[in-house]
Amino acid sequence: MNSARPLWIRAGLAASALLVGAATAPPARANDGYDLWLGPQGPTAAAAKVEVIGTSRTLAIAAEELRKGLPREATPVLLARAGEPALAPLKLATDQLGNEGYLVHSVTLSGQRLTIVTGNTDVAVLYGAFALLRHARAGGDTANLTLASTPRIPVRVLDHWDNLDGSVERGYAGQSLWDWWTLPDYKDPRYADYARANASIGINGVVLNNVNAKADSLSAAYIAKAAALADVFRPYGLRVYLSARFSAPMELGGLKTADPRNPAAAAWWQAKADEIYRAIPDFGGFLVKANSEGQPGPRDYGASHADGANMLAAALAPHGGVVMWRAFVYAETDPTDRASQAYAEFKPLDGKFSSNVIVQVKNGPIDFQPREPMHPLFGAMPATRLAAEFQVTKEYLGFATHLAYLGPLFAEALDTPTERRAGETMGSSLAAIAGVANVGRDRDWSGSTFNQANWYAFGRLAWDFTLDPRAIAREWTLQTFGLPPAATDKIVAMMMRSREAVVDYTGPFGLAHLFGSDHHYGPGPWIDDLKRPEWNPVYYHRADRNGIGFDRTARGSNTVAQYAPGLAARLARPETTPPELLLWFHHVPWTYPMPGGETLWQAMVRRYDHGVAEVDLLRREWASLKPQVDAERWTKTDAYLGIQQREARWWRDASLAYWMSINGLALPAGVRKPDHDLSWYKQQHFPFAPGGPR
Ligand code: GCW
Repeated sequence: MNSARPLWIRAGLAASALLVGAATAPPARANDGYDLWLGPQGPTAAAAKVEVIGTSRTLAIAAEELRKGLPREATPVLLARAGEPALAPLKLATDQLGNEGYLVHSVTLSGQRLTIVTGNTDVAVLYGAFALLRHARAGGDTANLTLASTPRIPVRVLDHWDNLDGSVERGYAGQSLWDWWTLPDYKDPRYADYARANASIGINGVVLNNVNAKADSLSAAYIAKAAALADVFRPYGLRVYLSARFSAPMELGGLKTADPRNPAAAAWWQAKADEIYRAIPDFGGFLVKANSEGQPGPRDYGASHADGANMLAAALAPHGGVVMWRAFVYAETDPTDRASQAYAEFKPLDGKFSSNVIVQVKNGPIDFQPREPMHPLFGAMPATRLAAEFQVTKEYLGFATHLAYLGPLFAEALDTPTERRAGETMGSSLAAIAGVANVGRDRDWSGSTFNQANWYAFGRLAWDFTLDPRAIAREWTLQTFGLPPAATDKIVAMMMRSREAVVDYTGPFGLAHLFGSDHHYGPGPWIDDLKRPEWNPVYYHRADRNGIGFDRTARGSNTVAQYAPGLAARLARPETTPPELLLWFHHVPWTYPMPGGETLWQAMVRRYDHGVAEVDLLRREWASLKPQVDAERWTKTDAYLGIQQREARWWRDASLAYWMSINGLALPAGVRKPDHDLSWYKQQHFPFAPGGPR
């Protein structure tokens, strides 16, 4: 067999050999997804010729990855930091690569053809090694190539909402990866595999614990546990951060107050930071959820978010750490539009945060909905470093079971022009980017094969937000399944339509937060009895007999005014608002004429039906791939698509039944009636739905 062929051809040949029962064919391996997009490990893997100059653990890992992962006959590879004298004659362009950028370049050295993998640090070389593997696994030529890339956003982290008891808030992939109980003594080999996966896509930080934090995570015992993880992660360029509970000086330190203006509180944090850095010299810093959903914070003392963040920042500054201070704040005591409250609270603080504070803003103004407009704070705080926070775990997109490839969602947000400064997009305004992790103890890490693509896409876009989500889907598919082009195309097409399908069957045209209470599983647009007004779906859709949607124009909450003037002017009028966001910004009649000529109601019904039909299509497409995909991953995905089919229908039927109870309108001719009446949908309860807060 010509092993110089691209991987997919060889995979295809191996598969056909199996079909004819060739005696020499290796036994088919079940694929439980553990290997992610990184390809099979172990004895069948090739051993390419790889030399390395330098002795660090990071360089050794990079070399080992290439030996295992490149085809045996690949051009020999030389790994070395850019400063190595041996590379000097090559005059490689490494000046602009910064600390993390890599260069992978084909050269002839002493008469020999070589692929040089280099960068200014060992971790940069590791990133280059993974770039070369990605290129090779996607069928790229390894004899003549130049791959050069430098990350656009310096801090790229996964936020784990992992609790110390092993549960994961909004986690749908099993228990926490971190076995806090056996740490620091036992370092599960999965910890290194996790770091490896992150390094392969350029993620360089991990917040270990939930933002709804327990003070215990800052105790000496837990610092030792975090330090053990940091030791495992370090060679992979992955720094550890911790969520910090603002009242920890009281709970752990016995102080009477956590007021940031109180010197004893500040001193407690200083001592705590010193203690952490003794155990974890490259500790990244703190992530803080303060005065949000019941968490303590500086507002408890009449101090500002800047006062609170700056106190922590002062404790970390001598060590080079940062504070990621979340802007996810809203209060039941505040009668203004929830979507406007973070801007109202944080915008006046622009310029008041210390230089090692990064204000972390969710991508949209409410909460990780299937579609939201850009959060108005992006571009609005020019004197403040901002981070964008995305949710990789799919709290509002069907948990682990629904197929929703989030590349388009991330890219849509990152590409949005802020319209505050020429050429500025949300992505280009960022100092950091965070993704709420979808990783747990499940063998396949993310609860499903396709959820792995969301981890992958987050990392790739965090590195370079200008990448095309379709291209990312393609490289992920090639690496994950290794199938021929037609099958690859089919999977990429499935992925690319999947998120929009979820939007359509959960809430089209900018509807948001119509989810069942608390667990956020399934439809609950009728819910109106929760304690805080903005926890109720009726708060968001405002449907009545005449119309639907949240009026955020000057006639309503005027939240549109928080955007840059040109954008605000367009969003102020329904005709110039993108239809996808119409009901986010406007309350319009059910008869509102949509661009295609239908009324809003007709268009909504069609969208719900379209969402359901799209999932039917996804399942059919997947069925057609059965002969080509390994049985284990195929079967699980098929079963999950079956769940999604049923639940898309449920969403559609429950939503339509409810809207009809409000607007009194009939379904357009020929449209299927909901399977049950509204009361049936209202009676559904899901007491053990996963991922709920503890
Ligand atoms: O998305 C919501 C979730 C909460 C979460 C909160 C937040 C960690 O429903 O579970 O709490 O946002 O982002 O803080």
